[in-house]
Amino acid sequence: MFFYELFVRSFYDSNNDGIGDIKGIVAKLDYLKKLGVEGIWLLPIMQSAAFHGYTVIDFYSINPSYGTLEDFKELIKEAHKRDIKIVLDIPINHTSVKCEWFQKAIAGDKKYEDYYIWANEKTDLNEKRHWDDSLIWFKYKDKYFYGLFGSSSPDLNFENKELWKEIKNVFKFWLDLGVDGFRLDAAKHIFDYDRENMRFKYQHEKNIEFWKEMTSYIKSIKADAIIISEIWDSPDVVKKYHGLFDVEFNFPLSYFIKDTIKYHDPKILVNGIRETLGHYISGDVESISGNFFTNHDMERLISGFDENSEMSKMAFNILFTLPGYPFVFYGEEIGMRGEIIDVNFTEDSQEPMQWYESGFGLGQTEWKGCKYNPPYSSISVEEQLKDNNSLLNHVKNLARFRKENKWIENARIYGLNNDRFIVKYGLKLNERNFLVYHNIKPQKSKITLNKYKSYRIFGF
Ligand code: ACG
Repeated sequence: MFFYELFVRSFYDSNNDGIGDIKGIVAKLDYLKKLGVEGIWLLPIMQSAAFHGYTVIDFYSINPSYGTLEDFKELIKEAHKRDIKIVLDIPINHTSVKCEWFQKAIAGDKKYEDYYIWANEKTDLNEKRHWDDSLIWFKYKDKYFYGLFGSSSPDLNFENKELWKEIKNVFKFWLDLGVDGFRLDAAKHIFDYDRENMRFKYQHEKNIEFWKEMTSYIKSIKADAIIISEIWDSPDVVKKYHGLFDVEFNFPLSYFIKDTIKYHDPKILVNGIRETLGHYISGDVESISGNFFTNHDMERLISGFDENSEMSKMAFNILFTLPGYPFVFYGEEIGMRGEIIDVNFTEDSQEPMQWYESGFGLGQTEWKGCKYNPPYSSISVEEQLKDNNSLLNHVKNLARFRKENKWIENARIYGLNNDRFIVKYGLKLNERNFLVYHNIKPQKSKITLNKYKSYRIFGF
């Protein structure tokens, strides 16, 4: 299943306020369908004061800038008519400080006080986040709370079983509205604080217990719900969660794909596949690999390649010829640019989707200026639709190839190896079989294929 990661604010604006909205997505479902998209991962749409939506004020609402619950139901209906699934991002590790639960806690309501984690005499208020040295304890009125993702997002205290019930209700609410599944934000962080010793510590076993209960609850309501987990970590940590979720994002693979192309080094891809897709080699697949090269937390693909669209095409070739599900962040199909200078300020990788050559036109979002994607830079759907060699048409062809060969999702990888130029591997399922060759070097290289037929992906 080919998934498209969609940021509503930047996508398409139906009411001329410059902010993308849910009706705007409906208006562009045919664009997505033609692109070959089979599932949409919607970044958070609930009421939030933050531009990105990851600090939720009310889990049962739609951000008024994006529309209403009625609009959302309409989106689901229209998406389903086109055989497109809708998967919702639900960040439940924390809330906004503006959430009613947190406000009640601050006001001294005992029930809600226990929904959050507060400093005590053992707390080191200067403790830092392990990956970037950000502070994790913040003062609100006269109390200090634990907030791994910053001063406006207090972490929830999942030692409290009432919260488990509360979160189940949230999942049920969205399933009843018709969503096809969830992208579980920050899945390794549900229990990441050691309350006894008051210090940061991942507690994977407790996380697994929590997610087991949540996923079986979700499946009891919708047996075919698609559950996707975000665990941004090394393969050994991701492995601990194998089999728990339907789809696991493969973060390590994203770096291997990009580095292979950046350094023109076939060995990187071979080692990367071995290390992160080993279960597709052994045939022991418990969770589907969610393959991607960028998401909203990361630098845009082409910006990492000095804006070389041939290198981006190569990355897409690899993405669409690996087993698992390919995920594409909106705008990557037209090579939108964007950098992340600081992980706490990610706006620059989420600029308005560029529909028009001039940068203006019906539905164009304008919530922020386009620092990286100016008009007349050939980064627009309008220009690229007209050009057979564009990145957009390249991605469309690959998606069509993938659709014609759905079996690749579950294929076994065999015969993985490389020479100086080329990475070679086979994909096999029952009697279906492909040999894939990727020439990683910028120079031409010759291969002789006697007994094989080539597959015309690009119609040449
Ligand atoms: C999710 C969302 C993100 C969102 C939140 C919070 C979580 O996608 O948009 O933030 O709701 C960590 C978390 C992820 C989180 C990212 C942003 N993403 O684990 O859940 O931060 C290391 C750490 C990772 C870390 C990553 C970040 O281990 O845990 O992700 O760095 O850069 C190798 C290593 C690997 C290492 C990488 C990168 O691969 O193996 O361990 O990862 O290198 O160095 C949003 C906003 C935030 C806001 C928040 C409330 O974006 O600004 O504060 O909401």
